Formats: sequence, structure tokens, C-alpha cells
Amino acid sequence: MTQRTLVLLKPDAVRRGLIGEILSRIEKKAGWTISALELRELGRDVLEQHYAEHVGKPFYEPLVEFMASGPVVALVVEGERVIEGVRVLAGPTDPIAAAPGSIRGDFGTIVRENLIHASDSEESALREIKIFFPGLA
Ligand code: RTP
Ligand code: MG
Repeated sequence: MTQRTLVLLKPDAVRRGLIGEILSRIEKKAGWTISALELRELGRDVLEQHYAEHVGKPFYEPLVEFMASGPVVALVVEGERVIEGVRVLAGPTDPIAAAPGSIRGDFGTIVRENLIHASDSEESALREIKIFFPGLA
């Protein structure tokens, strides 16, 4: 089942020089390919669309502030079961609860600064790809 997913390497990953490390883990999975990739700063408008499900939650404002605090790497990854697959590579939201070997488990300690975003369903992936790469067919 070939899918596409939207991945963000969050500002903490970029600041800490972990772009190569994280992209490398994704690239090494058999048959997965990167079909779009961009380094960019995110404005409040884009973040509000991207995190629409979290607007109004207590962690929303600090999350937006963090996500706008520096450039992110946005990418689309394509391949076999890639939506579930990148979520597994990332590990659970809380990096302390994430197993060593996962991206969050290996590099994170703080829930907000958890290095990577990955779409959580086919519906989210389609919605998020449209936000970040509207030109992608
Ligand atoms: P993501 O959307 O970034 O892939 O992460 P996720 O599905 O694992 O987590 P989600 O529940 O969608 O939350 C989005 C991001 O908000 C930050 N967060 N902070 N209690 C908190 O302080 C809190 N909870 C969530 C994290 O950066 C999380 O990835
Ligand atoms: Mg999420």
C-alpha cells in the first residue's frame, strides 16, 4: 500500500544539527523516497491550519511559539505504509516514554520539543500535504 505522509523536522532538530541524522533514518527504509523537501520558517497562519485540531488547548500557544522559533524542514515521504512507518520511527509524543532506537527516544526529553512531526492518518496526510506543498499533484 503506497502512501504519502507529511513530515516536519521541528526547530529543535534543525538547531541541534539533527537534519541529516533524522533524514538518513527515513531514507534508509526500503523503497521509501522523499518526493518534496524544503527548509522554511512557519508563520502563525500556516501553523493554525496545520494544528487546527489543537487550537484552544493549553499547549497550543507555546507550541505555535516554538514551531515559529526557527526554520523547520518540511518534506513529503512516499512509500509502503509510510504513514504508520514514520510514526513508528518517531516514537510516542513524550520523548521520555519513547523507546531508545526511535528518533524521539534517542534525542528528546521535552514533550513540546520532540523533534519531528508526522501525519497520523491518510486524511491528515492529504490535508497537511496541501498546506505545505499545494503544488504537489
Ligand atoms: P505531531 O502532531 O507533532 O506529529 O505529534 P503527535 O501527533 O505525537 O502529538 P499531538 O498530540 O498531535 O501534539 C502535537 C504536538 O504538540 C506538542 N505537545 N505539547 N502537553 C504538552 O505540552 C504537549 N502536548 C503535545 C508536541 O510537540 C506534539 O508533538
Ligand atoms: Mg499530531
